[in-house]
Amino acid sequence: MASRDDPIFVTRPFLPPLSELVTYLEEIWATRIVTNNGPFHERLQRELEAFLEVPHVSLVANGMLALETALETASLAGEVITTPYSFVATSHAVARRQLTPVFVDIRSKDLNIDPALVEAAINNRTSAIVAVHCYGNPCDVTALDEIARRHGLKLIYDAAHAFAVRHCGRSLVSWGDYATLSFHGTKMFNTFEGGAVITRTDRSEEAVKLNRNFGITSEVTVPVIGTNAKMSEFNAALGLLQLKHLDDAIRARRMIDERYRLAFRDIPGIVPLAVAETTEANYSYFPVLVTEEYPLSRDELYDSLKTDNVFSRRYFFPLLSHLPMYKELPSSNATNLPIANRAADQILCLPIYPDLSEQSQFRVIDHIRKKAK
Ligand code: T4K
Repeated sequence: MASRDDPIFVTRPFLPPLSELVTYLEEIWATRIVTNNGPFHERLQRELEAFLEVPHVSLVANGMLALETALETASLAGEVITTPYSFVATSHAVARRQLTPVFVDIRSKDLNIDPALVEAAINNRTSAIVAVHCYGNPCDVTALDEIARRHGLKLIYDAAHAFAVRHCGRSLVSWGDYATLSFHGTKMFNTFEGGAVITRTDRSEEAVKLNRNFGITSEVTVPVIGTNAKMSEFNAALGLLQLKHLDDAIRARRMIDERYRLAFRDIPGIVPLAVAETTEANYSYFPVLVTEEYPLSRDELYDSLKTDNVFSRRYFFPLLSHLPMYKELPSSNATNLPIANRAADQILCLPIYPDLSEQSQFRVIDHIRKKAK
């Protein structure tokens, strides 16, 4: 039973019953296959392909390497148009591939990259668009797809937040040339550390699998300079168990989401981000904008919650365009990114995870309500 003062974090990893994992560990101990495309790894890939309704899932060690591997496989050069409003992995993956990120602004309705501004930023050095389905809310996939095709650009979705999301009746990760997932402990589907690259063609799948395994094709053949981005049997076994419990976890998250939305209806200045009617959400985050109508600024509310042992997070502040390695880029100029700058100053992600008790959630809500008076 949670006590009145227990810390409440923005998230807690969902963990399946330990006894179920022990059964899988016994199998690993018996076979002594611990990594390199073992049986759990292969099974998880197949189950995810079926679950996500995509032709090719390649498991990798984490979401950052998923992005780096996708960018490597896409054979890019020059500039990549991307969002400044994301976790640092997005622009770091671009920069670590020796590509230049070009930031364009986001839309206020979903905080995702604005397709019209993407199109305006394209020049003869542009080779790809890296868009993020922020908080699992779908980008304008139709517009981005059309722009990418017309200009001959690769379209890569950082779908780290978008596991199990459906858009217009279709799996969200089925859009784009590549979509990448994170299975980090803080994600709604977690394998402690892990991730995946979703590809459209047999050829790109083969290239991802080559790149994640040092570029080795046989004991004596190494045609490309790959990396080690493989997922171990332990992580894959855990993933299989997480899939079994996913429906219950999403249901629990949805109840928490609904309770917050109801509670904040009558609190001016606490504005939950809307989810489009065409979206079947995964409820992985609960982002609110703390606007001028609320008596405290976002940072004051963030600090005030901490005094009550509630640890919300400012995802995503600071903007990527404010980080030392990107701030001198011409596209980082604040006048180029007004909506992203405002969102970064107002955003607060509130605790949401399947085990968050009603009592703990009301501690968060009551604190926010009291400060509103
Ligand atoms: N693209 C996007 C759009 C992403 O958001 C991310 C990751 C990536 C790519 C890269 O994917 P990975 O390479 O990570 O697979 C967290 C996560 O570390 C990161 O995965 C995530 N995005 C980002 C949005 O959030 P932090 O620095 O906020 O994590 P941390 O350790 O402060 O954890 C937050 C809270 O979660 C803690 O206060 C308590 C709880 N927690 C955390 C961990 C790690 C636990 O209860 N248990 C745990 O083991 O970055």
